[in-house]
Amino acid sequence: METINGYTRRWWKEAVVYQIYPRSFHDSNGDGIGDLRGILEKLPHIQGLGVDVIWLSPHFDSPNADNGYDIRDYRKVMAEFGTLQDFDDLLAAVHAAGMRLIIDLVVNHTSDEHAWFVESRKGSDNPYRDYYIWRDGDELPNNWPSIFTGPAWKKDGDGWFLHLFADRQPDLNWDNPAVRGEVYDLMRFWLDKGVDGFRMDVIPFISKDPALPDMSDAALARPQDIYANGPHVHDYLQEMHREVLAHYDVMTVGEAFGVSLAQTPALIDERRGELDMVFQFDAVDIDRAPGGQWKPWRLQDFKAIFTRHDQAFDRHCWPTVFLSNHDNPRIVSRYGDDSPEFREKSAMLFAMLLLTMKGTPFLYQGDELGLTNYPFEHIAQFDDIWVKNAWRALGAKNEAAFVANQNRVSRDHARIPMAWDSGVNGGFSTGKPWFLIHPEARSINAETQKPVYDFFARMIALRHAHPALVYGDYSDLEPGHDHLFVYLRQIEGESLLVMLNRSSEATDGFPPDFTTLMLGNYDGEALQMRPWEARLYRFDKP
Ligand code: TEU
Ligand code: CA
Repeated sequence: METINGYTRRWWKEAVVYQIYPRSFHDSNGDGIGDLRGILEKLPHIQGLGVDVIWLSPHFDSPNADNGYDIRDYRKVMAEFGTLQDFDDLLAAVHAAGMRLIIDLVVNHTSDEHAWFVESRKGSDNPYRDYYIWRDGDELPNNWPSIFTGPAWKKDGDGWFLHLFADRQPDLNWDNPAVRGEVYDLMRFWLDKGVDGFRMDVIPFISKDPALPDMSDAALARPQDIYANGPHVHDYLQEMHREVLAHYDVMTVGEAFGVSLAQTPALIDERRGELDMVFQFDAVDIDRAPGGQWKPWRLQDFKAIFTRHDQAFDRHCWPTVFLSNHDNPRIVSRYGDDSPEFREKSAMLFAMLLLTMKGTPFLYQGDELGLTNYPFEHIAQFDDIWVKNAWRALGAKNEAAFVANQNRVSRDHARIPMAWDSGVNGGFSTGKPWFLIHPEARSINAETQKPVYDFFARMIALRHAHPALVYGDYSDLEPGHDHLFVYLRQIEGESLLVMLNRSSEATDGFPPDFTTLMLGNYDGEALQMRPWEARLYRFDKP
């Protein structure tokens, strides 16, 4: 196989991915809920960016206890989103536009309304009992917590079932070969339709220690580190690869929640036949203290994450780069500056970072418009089940402090509907939207944000045109600097330099001689790096 700079060339290494949260993307029929036809109508917006792959968050039949991450029927489309025919039409249109489509594989757990669970809970002699993880007794089987707060067990009839997320998301028993067979079948169902791969929800959680040992107090602060390290994760992923994935030209990206950097190569080393890539959480964990509290962070620590990643992976592993998704706040509000003065500049700066960093970049809907966090004021405004559980667990006390923290960390910021134009509901829906519309939707939307959108499109085109940005070596030139993030991407025959000023102050810093500016977010060059300035240079003589 062809290699570049020691890496095997693969289409998904060269791709830029755009994530859609269908519920909040575009509503085509006025019922207030985004849908598949809505995505089809907005395909030119996505195609215009030049992205290669669309990742669709769950589109399956679901009672929406966790907005589709609780699946009732893996072979049906959520009624509000449309029909299987709409899916086929969307897939065909995505392919016709020269893009690929990956879907969300949520198989650590199902909905409690999935037919398997409906059967399973009927009693210990039901043939589906062992599709889930049940324990008998009067007491909780162990001290495991749900990621969404509270115990990870729920009493049902004469047993307890395990749910690492909401109690309406029972965990499948992957130790049962029948369960694994069902998962492989449903994967083939979608692959045979032509989907181009999967994003795999909390995939490292699929294997549980059958002894179900209690966690130590230290482990309880980060239960994901235990859940992600069951005894058979690698066996099951290798089996999935052998049985299913190896037979298709597809990409996979696992959500590696709870997986340390040191553990990551075991999941993605291309010689092992497991996953192509994973989402490693270090960069989005940078502002999180235990318990989901926001904490301040320093640029030095942020930069160190990218260097550590680069050093942890050899030529057989391929990283991802992401700062946003449906579980995270908006990039400009979190890492940038969402004030009117610097919102656009900082959105562009992060576009340059994401698209010049080593690893496949994943963008989230609205990043290309520099969308900002929602200014929540009351607990009643939130939709996320996690927020509601956490609030209840706190005894529903001290709302102001709780909401202030959620304004920093909530997943709901990303789930506010997209803003398309300055019309009613920001052009998202002609009906009553299922969720809040951003107060600035009339001013910050796809019509008014052309400069940000165009900057993303230019950066994506540059990434496609310059192998150094994909396969090139990475080195951080200013790891200790408070404000500047300056790095090289180098490959035989080409050296590129990225200079980012992550601050609202002008900062000394000028590129070396014999460089040519390829793109910046200000007009021309100045002797200083201006607030939130981003520049990409090429060395004239590499
Ligand atoms: O996320 C796993 C998960 O627990 C994240 O919500 C994580 O805790 C968070 O990003 C930390 O900041 C996946 C899905 O992405 C999420 O939407 C689902 O709610 C969850 O699994 C359950 O399916
Ligand atoms: Ca709709």
